[in-house]
Amino acid sequence: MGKNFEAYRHPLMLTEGEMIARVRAHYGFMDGRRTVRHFSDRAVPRAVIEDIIRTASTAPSGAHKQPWTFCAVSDPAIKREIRRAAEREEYENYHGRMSPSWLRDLEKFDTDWHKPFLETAPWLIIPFKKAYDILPDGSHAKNYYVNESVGLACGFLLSAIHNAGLVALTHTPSPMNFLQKILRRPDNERPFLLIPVGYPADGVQVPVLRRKSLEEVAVFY
Ligand code: IYR
Repeated sequence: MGKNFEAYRHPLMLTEGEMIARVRAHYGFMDGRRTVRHFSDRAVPRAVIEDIIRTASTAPSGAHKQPWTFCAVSDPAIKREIRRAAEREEYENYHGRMSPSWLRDLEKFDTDWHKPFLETAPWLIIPFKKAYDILPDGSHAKNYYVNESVGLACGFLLSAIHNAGLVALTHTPSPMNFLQKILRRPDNERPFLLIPVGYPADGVQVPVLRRKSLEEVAVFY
């Protein structure tokens, strides 16, 4: 190994029995995650959001470039501006830009162009992907597998949110360049998702969904 390597030990040392129990418990915990569209306005400490973002940023990335910026918004004026802009785009989506079959696929989720959660949730996390880095001298350095990397980081983010006892919505307003303008992000950053985070609203309901069985999602060779 080259001199840029160091010894690594996994933080866990498990017996096979412990492993079997642990993966089952973790599966059960993750299976209890649901996307929620109705949030309480109860505050969540900034320190919690900071550690959730730190966790997301531990995700693997192409050439370890970590090609992401996570914007976390709690300022009510900025949330209001984001809601207005998102609703403007989503109105067009629900009134002509989405195909009839897409609208039919969404019926069971009871979504429409109104996005009150963008103001109710105490935090909006907006992951941006960086197609390239801008170096201190102003030159550009390419990033690799940017969508894969940022997708992985968002998976880590959602899992950290669930681990905190909080809920999230992976919202996809489209197009969403308005986020780049409102948050004044540099030209190398593009918004990836818009994720409200907080406590669920009292008495919240979620659609009745069935997850695919192992047999439907896995093939063993
Ligand atoms: N972006 C719209 C529509 C939407 C699309 C999918 I795919 C969903 O799973 C849910 C909604 C919106 O956020 O309302």
